[in-house]
Amino acid sequence: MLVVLKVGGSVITDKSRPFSIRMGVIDRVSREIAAVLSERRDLKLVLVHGGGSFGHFVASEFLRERGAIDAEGAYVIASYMDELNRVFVGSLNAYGVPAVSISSRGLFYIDENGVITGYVKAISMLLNRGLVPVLYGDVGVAGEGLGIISGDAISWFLAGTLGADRLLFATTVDGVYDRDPSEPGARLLSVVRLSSLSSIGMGGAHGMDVTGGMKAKLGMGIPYVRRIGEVIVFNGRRRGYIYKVLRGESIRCTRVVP
Ligand code: IP8
Repeated sequence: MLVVLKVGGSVITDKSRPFSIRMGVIDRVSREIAAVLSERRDLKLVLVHGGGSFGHFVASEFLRERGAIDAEGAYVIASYMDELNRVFVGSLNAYGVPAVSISSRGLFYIDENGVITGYVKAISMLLNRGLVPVLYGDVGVAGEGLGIISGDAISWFLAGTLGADRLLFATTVDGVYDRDPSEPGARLLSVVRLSSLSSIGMGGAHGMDVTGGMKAKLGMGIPYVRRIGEVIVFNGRRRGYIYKVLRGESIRCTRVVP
């Protein structure tokens, strides 16, 4: 069973404050992952995390001041993302998860049409040797210049290319809503069809974010969704949910279908 789990940057950091890590959450997420891996020996797991108040904060500052990501912007964003990744991987290792950091900028790029492409063979070989690769949204090559490679794009691409059984998005909401979840009367959708994405409200990104909200996250999946067994969006802040979803237990969530 091959599973790609994307842990949103707003799950593991506080997006309203620059460089603030939710250490308690990282600790709990690591514990839940470790518990499942010790029970399910057949589980091959790839983790991807987002930029949160590290990558998004620095990228939005550079974009605001310079209008683009230049070489200086790239190395500053890269070093902050490496720092966040180090904390997450360190915590996973502390709970016995054989997690290894994989720098996305060396494997993936965004082509001139805005489409992610990359090299996944080494990742599948690491999985076959019992490791848990941990990738992250990153800065990297984009078209003629540099740009942000979102962790969502990486997750869809990896899950589609590796033919994952499951792609799981841990976010800070219970799933996909029929309008912005902060609006009164917003209803959680149990299933969302990517073919009818344009007719759903959902709302945009919140706080500092350079890669878009839920609609952007889902829209990226259109070329890949048919190659993935099951796609779920759920709330990774709810205690025990990562453990449950990795075990295949039913939780409050949204299923994403073609
Ligand atoms: O949070 C963005 O990744 P995401 C990464 O998955 C950076 O969209 C560097 C902003």
